[in-house]
Amino acid sequence: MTDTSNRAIAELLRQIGEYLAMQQVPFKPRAYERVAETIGSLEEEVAALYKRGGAAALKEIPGVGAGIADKIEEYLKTGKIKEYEQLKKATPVRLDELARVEGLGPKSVQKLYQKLGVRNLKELEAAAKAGKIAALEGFGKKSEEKIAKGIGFAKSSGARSILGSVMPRVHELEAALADIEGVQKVIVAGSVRRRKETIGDVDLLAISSKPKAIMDRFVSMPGIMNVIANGETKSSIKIRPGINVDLRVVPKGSYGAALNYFTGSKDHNVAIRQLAIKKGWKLNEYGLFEEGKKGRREEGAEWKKIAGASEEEIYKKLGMEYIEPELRENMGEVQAALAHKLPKIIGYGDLQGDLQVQTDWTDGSDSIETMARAAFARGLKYIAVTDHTKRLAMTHGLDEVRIKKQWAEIDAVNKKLAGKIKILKGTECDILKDGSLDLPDGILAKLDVVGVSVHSFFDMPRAAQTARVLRAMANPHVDILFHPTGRIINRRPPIDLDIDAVIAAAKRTGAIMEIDALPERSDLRDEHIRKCVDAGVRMAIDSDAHAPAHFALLEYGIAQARRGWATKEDIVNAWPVGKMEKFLKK
Ligand code: DGT
Ligand code: CA
Ligand code: CA
Ligand code: ZN
Repeated sequence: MTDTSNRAIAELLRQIGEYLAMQQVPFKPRAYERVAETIGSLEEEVAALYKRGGAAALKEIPGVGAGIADKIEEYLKTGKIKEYEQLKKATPVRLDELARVEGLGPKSVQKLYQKLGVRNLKELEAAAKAGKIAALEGFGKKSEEKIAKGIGFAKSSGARSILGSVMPRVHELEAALADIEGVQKVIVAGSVRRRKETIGDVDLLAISSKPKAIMDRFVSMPGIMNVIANGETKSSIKIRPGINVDLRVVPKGSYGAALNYFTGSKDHNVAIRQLAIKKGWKLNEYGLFEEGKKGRREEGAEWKKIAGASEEEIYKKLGMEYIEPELRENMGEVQAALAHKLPKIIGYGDLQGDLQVQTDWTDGSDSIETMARAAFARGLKYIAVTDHTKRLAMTHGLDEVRIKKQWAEIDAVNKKLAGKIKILKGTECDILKDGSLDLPDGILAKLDVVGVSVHSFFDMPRAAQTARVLRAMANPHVDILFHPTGRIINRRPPIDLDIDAVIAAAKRTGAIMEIDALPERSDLRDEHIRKCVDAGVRMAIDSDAHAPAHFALLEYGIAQARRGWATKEDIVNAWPVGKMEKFLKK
């Protein structure tokens, strides 16, 4: 059966782009790559778009022209793209594996295949070990070492899926199951409910009086790869390579207990079960039980259920505050809840602005006005336009001349949208190798929001890398450190940064640390956020939007902030624009 999820379509297009790049076809590869990115983060399912509006609707996706629309249509209709099959035949390499190796571009993949016959990760590793890559013209010892390092990372990652890439499919499954007759409720549990940045599998829970009906429907859902188990109250399916979905059906009276149990984390469960045991009770996926009257011997009659229908009543009975799923990692939340001292973490509707937005001035797909309107439609009251700077030539980064021109456009759009949304003048200024910045101070001084970030020399050793970032932060015009560690989950490891030193510097200089909401970045991580909260360092949750649909991704940044125990007070763009601006100026 064809997997028509956005993720599957995006992956195919990305691979076509990579194959074309291998053949040194100009321009097209980048077009495919960008469309793949857009589709990967589109809220609406491409298949649904197509069903509704045909090829014309496909062309409305940013970056999709007639050529790519044809390919998508062909895939949705036939389950195949002929060109893709041909390209794959010409160079039969495992792109999904090899593309994960840092520093290995399509051209290198092509060369390694032609000269050494390397088709997959295993063969690449063997070639590197045998020193065959160093001997190749255009590679050398250093690139062989780099590739070897990249192989190590690729092997250790990729087993877990990025939350944001799975979530749209999860919502679909939830909706489809909720529609079935007799189903009272469907909710996702496990690491997805805790909004972990990566997930091992998806755990769904349903309350139903007719478990058989829901199980039958579940295992025959369209677009699934195969059925792993099909039982009375528990079934498992595979929705794509490496991702299984478990569904359990529970009765209404145990719903809270089951939800609590299957939400986890395991360590959190163990901790609260200990609390129950201390009180002489027992807690499991069926409920919270108290020992009944002595002397009652029959099986099952000795324990009396005292809570189980809702999570709230379980926590309450245990003498603690309700604990939000994002906090359930046994990282101190149990003790805090017992002491009634849990923080009031930021809510999903709490953002007022977005301080990192790219436009078609550089590598964004849309104009300042379109992006501003999209942000407004999402309920935001302000955005900062932060296009890249000139060192990032491939994005057509801004120099002093062009950024001044951009200000005129921002002024004009601000006039047009007055009373709706405010657009701040910003930059995502490149941090150069020595920690100096890619725009002169005179320009930085005139900007409302100066974001800085590392986009090169990812491999510098820890001391040098940290010094580089600290030097950038010491510039008095710098407001925010964007995606501080530069990692891309499953694709690029973080730069080697002394995060404690960076947080201390932020404390000293008043710099804001960003939580980049792009699911594959999720940068800062939850544990870093917790450190910032403890240090009193402020953060911003930004979408890093390159297209209007990307504002929806803010949700993942909020999730990450919640996992790091951040409150509204910790997040500057949860503040009204006036208060936020005052903080920037300090
Ligand atoms: P994942 O799938 O690796 O991202 O992580 P989870 O947390 O979703 O783990 P999973 O799918 O293995 O199990 C779902 C939940 O079920 C887990 O969060 C807690 C609960 N659970 C699973 N195994 C155990 C166990 O051995 N003991 C306890 N107390 N709870 C468990
Ligand atoms: Ca799971
Ligand atoms: Ca599971
Ligand atoms: Zn960036």
